This record gives sequence, structure tokens and C-alpha cells, in this order.
Amino acid sequence: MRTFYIGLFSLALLLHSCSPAGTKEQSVVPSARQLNWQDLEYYAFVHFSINTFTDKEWGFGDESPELFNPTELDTDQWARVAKEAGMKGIIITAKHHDGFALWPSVYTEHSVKNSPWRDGKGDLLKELRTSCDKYGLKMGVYLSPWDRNHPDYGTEAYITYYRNQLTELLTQYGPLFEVWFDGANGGDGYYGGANESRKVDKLTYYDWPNTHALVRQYQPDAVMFSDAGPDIRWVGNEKGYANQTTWSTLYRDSVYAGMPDFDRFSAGQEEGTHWVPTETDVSIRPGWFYHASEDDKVKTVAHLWDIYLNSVGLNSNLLLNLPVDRRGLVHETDVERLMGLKTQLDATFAQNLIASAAPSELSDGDRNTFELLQSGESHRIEIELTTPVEANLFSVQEAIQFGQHIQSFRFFVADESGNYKNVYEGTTVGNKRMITFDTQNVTGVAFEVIEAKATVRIAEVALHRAPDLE
Ligand code: FUL
Repeated sequence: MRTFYIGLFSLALLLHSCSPAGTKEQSVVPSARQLNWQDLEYYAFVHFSINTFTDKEWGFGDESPELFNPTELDTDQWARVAKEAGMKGIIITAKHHDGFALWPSVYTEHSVKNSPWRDGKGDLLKELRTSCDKYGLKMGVYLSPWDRNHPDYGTEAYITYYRNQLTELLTQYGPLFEVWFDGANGGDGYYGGANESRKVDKLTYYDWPNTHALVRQYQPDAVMFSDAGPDIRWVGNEKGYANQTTWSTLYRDSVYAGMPDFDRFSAGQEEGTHWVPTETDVSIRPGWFYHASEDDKVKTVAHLWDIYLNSVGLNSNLLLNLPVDRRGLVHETDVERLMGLKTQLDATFAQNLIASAAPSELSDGDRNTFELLQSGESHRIEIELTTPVEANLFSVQEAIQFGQHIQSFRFFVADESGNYKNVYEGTTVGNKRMITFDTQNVTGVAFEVIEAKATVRIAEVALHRAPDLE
């Protein structure tokens, strides 16, 4: 038996319809900016800087800006590739740990203004902005807190420098959708010639609340990433795989960027006090930066597809890194793999095989219409098909504007005689959970909630046939 309760309200009404504090229905919910971010699902990271020209992953900070000299730099190519790949934006390493700035910051000489590229008049951030606008992509920035070039790193003066640079990025390059604060920092470096090791207390040194306030002031729609949020958090590994159990909630204020053993938090915390969903960052190659020696190590389409299923399909967003090469282009092999993944995504998701059999609120692509599963016995959605379809992937979404509530579920498929078989049992759902199963002829599907911490609202369900990949 199933319980239908069609929710067709405005978002504003929904957000105000929570029960009084202290009751079971008082959920931690996402902000509007977090909801918008969650809808992006898939976007690009670009690691490109001085390391591209030194063949390193972490520059020491003593590299000459003269090394930065891409011969065919074309941000239009990056944006075109990202767009054609189905990505929604690009996050650029404006400054990596080596301290080299890709824009002509007035606060340092360690930037493109002292590079031969564009005769020292180049501004990569500006070029990327133009290209993102041209291709309808969002733009984000990565600004490494650790700076192995700056003489003041480790002192109060560096925090001022960091905020000055951040303010340049926040005020000169149009709307940013995400600001990325890396947790890796502290250790040896050039530090203006000191050539020493500098350790900072990652909990207190950066005085994060005041830096976050700058982002809110100048870019109120941007989400901030770090190991611990405040808006989105690290998934806990750089392999591209979210945790099978992924709560978007976290006791945020007990964790901080760069803390040891952060990967312990990859599952989130069911009773967490803040909404801080995961972002899965992974590179299309072994390294984050370009190395010619990795030209034959670009991830296969099958690998990328598996990553997609285990990130976007596990209540996370996928930030896929493209190491732009020394020409200043996304390498041909990487482009080919990205387009291979796009073909797979299109072939799989173009059609929802239960769209006509499912109630419209579950298949209209709108999280504001949903099916309410009341507590009690009938925690089940069953969709029968009049003609069998070949399928191997089921996708389900919670209406997360009310919070994340499913703790465990079962999924069933009905064979050609109409017999339901349990093919999957899992824990969390959240924004989106994708379940793959052996390709078979399906006459019905059932999604059953085993345990939930509060009323469950299912926004969407979909059934697909993903092409087989090598
Ligand atoms: C890490 C950095 O140390 C890597 O170089 C890279 O930027 C990755 C995305 O984050 O913490």
C-alpha cells in the first residue's frame, strides 16, 4: 500500500512550515545558496599555474614568475569544453600553495604581471570571466591559504595580505558561485628567502570567521568550501568517491579546515547542527597539475562514469579537475574522455523510463512537488509499468529543502511475472541517490524506507538504462 500526499506549495511556505522547535520535525535545512549549488551537480576545477611549467604538484614558492609562459592560452577552449561536457562552472586556482597569482594583484610582485605571458599585461581571471560568460558557465576561485612565497606567512600581516587578495578576487571578477579554501597548509617553503619550516595553528591562525564575512559581504550568493564548510565540505578523499552513508549535516563548529583526520567526517553526522553537504573533488589525471608523463594516465570513460555515480549519485556534487597543459589548453585526451562521459550521461538520463507511470510530482524535475511518506507502515512507493522496460539504474531524491531524513531504505524491481525482488539495501539518500543493478526487464519498481528520522518527502524517482561500458 502506498500513501499519496501531493505537496504543491511554494518554497517559501515550505520553509516556514516546520514544526515548533524541539519537535521531531525541526530539521536542519539548506540555505537558498546551498540549494542552488546542489543543483549544479557537476563542474570543473582547473589547476593551472607555475607548477604547470615546473612539472610539480606543490611549488616551493621560489619559482620565478618568468616561468609562467603558456603559448596558446585560450580560456574560451576551457569554457567550451566544460560546457560541451555538461559542466555548470569552472573553479580556477587563482593562487596555489606556491603563492603565484594568476591575476595582477597589487599586493605582490609574485604574479602574472612579471611573466612574459601577454607581456606582463595578462589577467587570467579576467579572461576566464569573459569565457565563462560567453558559454553560460559559473565561475569560482581557489585561493590557497598556505603561501610558500610570502615573507609574512605565519604572522598577522599575512592574514591582512590574504584578505586583500581575496577582496580583489571578490570585487573585480563578477559573480562567483564558489570560493574554495584548501585545508592543506603549513610546513616548509621559501617565505621571501627565509627557506624554513613554518607551522601555524590551523584552528586559530586564519581567523576564518572574519574571512568568511568578507565573502558574504561581497559575494552573498557564493558558497564557501573547506574541509569544514561553512557552506560545503570536503568529501574526505581525492579519489572521487563519496561515502555510501552521506549525511549533509555536520557538527560544523567542532571541525575546522586542515584538521587532522578530517576523513573521519566523510559520512557527515546524522544529528549534525548545520547543513554542510559534501563536494567530491578529483582529478581526471593522477595529478592536479599537468605533467606530460601522465598523458597516458587520463581516467577512462568507465572510471569517470563510476566516479559520477559515486559522487552525484551519493548525495554529493562532482568537482572534476582538468589539469590545463603548458600550451594553456585542456589536453586532447582529456577532452575525448570528457566527451565520452557526456555521451554516457546523455544516453542514460535522456529518458526516465518510469516518467509516464509515476505520479507527476515524482517525475517533473521539481523538488517543490513531492510525495510525503508518513510515518507508519506504508513507507513504500511502488510504480508499475504496463510494458516491461530494460533497466539497470534507479535514482531517488529527497526534497532536501525540508532536510535529509531517510536513514535506510530498500529497493525492489519486479520481473516479467510481476514478482518483486529486493536488489539493493542502502542508508542515506539526501539530494540524490543512484542505485545500479544488473540489467534486466523490469515491470515495476518499489522504493521502501526502512528507517527515517522525520517525515520523508520524495521529490523525484527515475529509472534508466545506462549503456554498458568497457
Ligand atoms: C589539496 C592541495 O594540496 C592539492 O594540491 C590540490 O590543490 C587539491 C585540490 O587540494 O589539498
